[in-house]
Amino acid sequence: MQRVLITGAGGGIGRSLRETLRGVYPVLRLSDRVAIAPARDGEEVDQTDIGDMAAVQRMVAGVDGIIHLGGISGENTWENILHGNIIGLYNVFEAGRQAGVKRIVMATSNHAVGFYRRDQTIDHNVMVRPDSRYGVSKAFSEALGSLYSDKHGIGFMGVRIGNFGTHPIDKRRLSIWVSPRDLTQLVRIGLEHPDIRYEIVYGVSDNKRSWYDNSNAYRLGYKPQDDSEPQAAQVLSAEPPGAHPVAEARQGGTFAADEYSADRPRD
Ligand code: 15L
Repeated sequence: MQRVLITGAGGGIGRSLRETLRGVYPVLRLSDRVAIAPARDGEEVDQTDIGDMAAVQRMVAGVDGIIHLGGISGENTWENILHGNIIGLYNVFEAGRQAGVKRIVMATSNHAVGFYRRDQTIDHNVMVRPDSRYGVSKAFSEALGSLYSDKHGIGFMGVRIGNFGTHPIDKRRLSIWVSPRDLTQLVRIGLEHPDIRYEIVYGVSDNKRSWYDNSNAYRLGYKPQDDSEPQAAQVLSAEPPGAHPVAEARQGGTFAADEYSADRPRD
């Protein structure tokens, strides 16, 4: 990997990866829809709306690998999801194919499978079970990655990110937290592992309360260094009572409960 592009580089994960990947590859190209901090040594800075194909073609020119964080990062209107996470996503993959990109590491999400119950342990082979329009768009990204891997030979790793941050912020996040250094390790596996063709992994630390069987990540060499458990007592003592029963029962939490109108739950 000579030149690696990070889309959505101005967001929380993008800003963190900008630091943790600094100097790892000869050039990091950092792109966002909005203006971001100016380029330093070994960096190129770009401003692109991924809904604009001609701009995306310029954004990916000369790039070997893409870490795609761009688009909408939570539940939103269908129009915004369509623009950023369906049309924009397609533009990145198709322009990447045209430009000869070898690898795409995709920030998919726990919300692609967020309607699984919290008493279930799920692995990378479960059917998608999105909890929101946003989750559907992440399932779409995994399907698009499969197509571009099978048909065009692009190596794809979809990282179903849990909740990224320096520490877990509530009870649900104790099960899905990922630390900056653990996510950096996973992203590097996605870009650098010699055998990746199509892989789905969970972007979570080694959390004692995890809902995931992340054996596929471990098979690829992932050795997470962090666990939310030492923070559990403090997090639980600050947890407000009275969450929606659907939010409490489902892995996606409020993403599953918002707009919920089923008269009985699906198992
Ligand atoms: C996500 O996919 C979002 O991008 C992030 O903002 C959080 O909401 C996270 O999931 C989560 O589930 O906590």
